[in-house]
Amino acid sequence: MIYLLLPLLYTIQIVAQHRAQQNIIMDIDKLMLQLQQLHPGETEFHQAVKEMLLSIAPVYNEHPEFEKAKIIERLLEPDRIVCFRVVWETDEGEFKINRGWRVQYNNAIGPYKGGLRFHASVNLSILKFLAFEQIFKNALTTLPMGGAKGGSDFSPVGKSQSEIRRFCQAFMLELWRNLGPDTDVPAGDIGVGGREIGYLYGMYKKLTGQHTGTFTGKGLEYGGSVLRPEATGFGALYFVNQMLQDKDIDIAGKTIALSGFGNVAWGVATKACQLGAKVVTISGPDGYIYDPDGISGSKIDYMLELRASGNDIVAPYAERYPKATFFPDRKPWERKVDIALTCATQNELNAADAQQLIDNKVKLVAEVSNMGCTAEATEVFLKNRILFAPGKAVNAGGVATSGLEMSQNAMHLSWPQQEVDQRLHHIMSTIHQQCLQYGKEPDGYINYVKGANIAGFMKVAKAMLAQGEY
Ligand code: 2IT
Repeated sequence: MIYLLLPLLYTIQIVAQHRAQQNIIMDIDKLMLQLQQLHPGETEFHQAVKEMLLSIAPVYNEHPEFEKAKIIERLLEPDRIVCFRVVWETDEGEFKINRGWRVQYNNAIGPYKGGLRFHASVNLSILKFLAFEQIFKNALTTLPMGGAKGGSDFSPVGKSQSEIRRFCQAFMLELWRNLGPDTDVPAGDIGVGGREIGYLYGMYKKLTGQHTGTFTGKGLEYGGSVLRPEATGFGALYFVNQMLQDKDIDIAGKTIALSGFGNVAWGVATKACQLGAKVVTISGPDGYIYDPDGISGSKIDYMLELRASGNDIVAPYAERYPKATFFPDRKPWERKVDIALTCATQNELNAADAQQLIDNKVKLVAEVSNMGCTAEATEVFLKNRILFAPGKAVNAGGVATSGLEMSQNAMHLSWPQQEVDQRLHHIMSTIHQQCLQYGKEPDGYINYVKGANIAGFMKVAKAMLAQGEY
């Protein structure tokens, strides 16, 4: 009798197991509590993780194998963080002490990859959020790159060229042993441009005796890729253009408000002009410039001059171009424009700004800076069904072109501009496709936040699972 019952009992057990698996419900509150205990007070990091959890929960709940392997719990903790002291000397001979960090967050799909940020505001919360976002952004690019970020609380504002060089060399004296072309490949971010990469890479080369592709954003003369400086802005405009085309909207003639006046704003403004749009604002920590005639041609060159001055202010633009107005301590989001693009830093657009843009009938908002919008602002855009896309999709062209620089270095050759641009175009299209695939809501609205988060997460989670417990 018992033998007859065995298959039945076995079937019941399988069904029960299956039911249990189907009923996994990601406990976001519990995970967030755990995160807060592990990383207390790190608000930017908490914000980035929560956005991701909210997006992926429905998909995660359908994958018991992720839950069993504790993929989420693993992702709450970076693989490792290197923290070090940087001592350097001013032109007057005074010693200064700063802190340096490298957050090597996850290398499931490739070597650690991500920029270095030098800014007075840098702390571990900011670097962890940036490294966390980088994991999924890099996954979206289709290239084999893991996620990392690093930097220092060193402020380049008002520093001489020699001071910056000495700082970069001192920074590298500590960090070099953690890097390598197949281990960890840094690049630039806020406060780290071509000049700083040159000094950092030069010191790295001296210490290791190796000329390998361990940095990206290098000068064209020593292994850099064409288009890398422009790539973040160009890629962002390719992406924005696809979002518009998907809705049969022509970008030509549209007005654009952008923030910032650095490398990213430069690339965005240049490509926006090429596509026939009109950029009417730039901004700095001191306020914003409104130029009704549009910021193009030599005005874009002047913007770069302002950045290179090292003063971190935009006010002089209005003295140079009297038709433009400087609005001190205000943000560009108060202007009536068709398109708004954050190009400066995290959380630079809040819920009130979002509402103002919507009241002014904005057509599209995209983060070109990493996490440019607060969680509340993002929510306002999504609720109002505004065309809105997150930084990890929109600005991925920067790191994607870094990936192309790594490929060229590995092959010991350099591609012409057309080849790099074509590849960048293709990568941005692929990212857009992934967003459409995973981000479509039942009412037809494309939720790019959800789409980018799910697509990036699925790739990383599968890679982690495939490589076993580690
Ligand atoms: O946020 C970013 O993606 C970057 N700062 C670029 C990183 C890179 O490795 O090119």
